Amino acid sequence: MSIVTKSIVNADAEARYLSPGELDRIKSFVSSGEARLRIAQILTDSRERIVKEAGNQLFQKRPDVVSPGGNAYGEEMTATCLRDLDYYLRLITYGVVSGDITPIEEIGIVGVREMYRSLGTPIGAVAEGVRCMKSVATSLMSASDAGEAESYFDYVIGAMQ
Ligand SMILES: CCC1=C(C)/C(=C/C2=NC(=C\c3[nH]c(/C=C4\NC(=O)[C@H](C)[C@H]4CC)c(C)c3CCC(=O)O)/C(CCC(=O)O)=C2C)NC1=O
Repeated sequence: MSIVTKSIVNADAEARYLSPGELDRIKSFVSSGEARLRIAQILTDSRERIVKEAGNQLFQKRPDVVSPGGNAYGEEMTATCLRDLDYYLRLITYGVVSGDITPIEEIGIVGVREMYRSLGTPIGAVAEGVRCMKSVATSLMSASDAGEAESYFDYVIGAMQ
């Protein structure tokens, strides 16, 4: 839910006008809108490059995951691993557009530790992959857009520590 919808639901539950604080938060959401849409567009347009380059960086840093016995060993498993990175990049675009980490949290973070534990996937290496995506993605943006984008990547990385 965007900050606009959320504020309206909260205000209407108490049959009141939006508070000055709510209007301020909506104002900052609206004024950052152009930058957030530009960032989402860059991430969307460059998704293949971001995932591919980040995957290469990850497998250089963590050769164990693609070595025999590693969770992403073999063509099919490596492809599934890259698909997971692509999933997280997609969720990050949802967060960027809505100016809110909630969609990332609800779709990709709740229960993630248990899921990766049951798959035998080292979650620290997934976090490292997201860190590599952040570095590739932000290199495609202006410094101020990179600063805005970073917080969404950092949310995912932090949630996987
Ligand atoms: C949009 C929300 C969402 C997420 C996040 C998601 C993740 C997800 N990753 C999976 C598997 C997997 N995930 C990985 C990922 C990796 N292994 C590594 O060693 C690397 C560190 C890492 C890549 C960065 C691998 C290799 C598998 C396959 C494991 C297996 O089948 O044994 C599976 C099991 C089912 C399947 O293979 O599709 C799920 C559900 N699915 C979802 O719907």
